[in-house]
Amino acid sequence: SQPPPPMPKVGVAVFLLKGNKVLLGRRLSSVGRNTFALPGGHLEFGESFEECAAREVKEETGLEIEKTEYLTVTNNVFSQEAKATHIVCVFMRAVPADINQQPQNLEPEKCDGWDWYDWDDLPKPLFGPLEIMLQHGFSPFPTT
Ligand code: 8DG
Ligand code: MG
Ligand code: MG
Repeated sequence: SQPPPPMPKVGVAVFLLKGNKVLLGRRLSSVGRNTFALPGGHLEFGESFEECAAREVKEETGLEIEKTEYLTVTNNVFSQEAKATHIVCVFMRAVPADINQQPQNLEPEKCDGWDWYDWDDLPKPLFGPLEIMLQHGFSPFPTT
């Protein structure tokens, strides 16, 4: 019998906001290697977007989050990768529960380390899906 065809997966990525800064880390995973991306990961069976956001941020950075809100969704086909990947990515925003808690690099095989970056002075290169959103003028900050 043949192997099952590849399927799209659901990703959840989190704009963790602190003042006008966002938390980014340089990816070491194969998809988007060496680009700066948000914390996040794959939705598990039965999870809400908020639960997935909190779990992935905790697993990857040790940070607890609150005020978690849905922002938008994008369809991301990574056809150039060695293993073609298709992720429907749900973008959330949140704030750290404790603004004094420092992010830890808890998955050093997947990320070079986390840091806060000024929204007006983001590091390059950004992860493809993020770069495209910014080119379209997307902002994760609440409008007051
Ligand atoms: P897991 O095993 O912990 O569930 O997954 P992960 O290893 O943490 O997954 P990930 O690659 O960090 O995130 C899942 C997918 O979400 C990723 O392959 C593509 C999509 N995605 C985007 N934009 C972003 C982003 O800015 N950050 C993250 N982490 N994922 C993103 O489209
Ligand atoms: Mg993860
Ligand atoms: Mg991840």
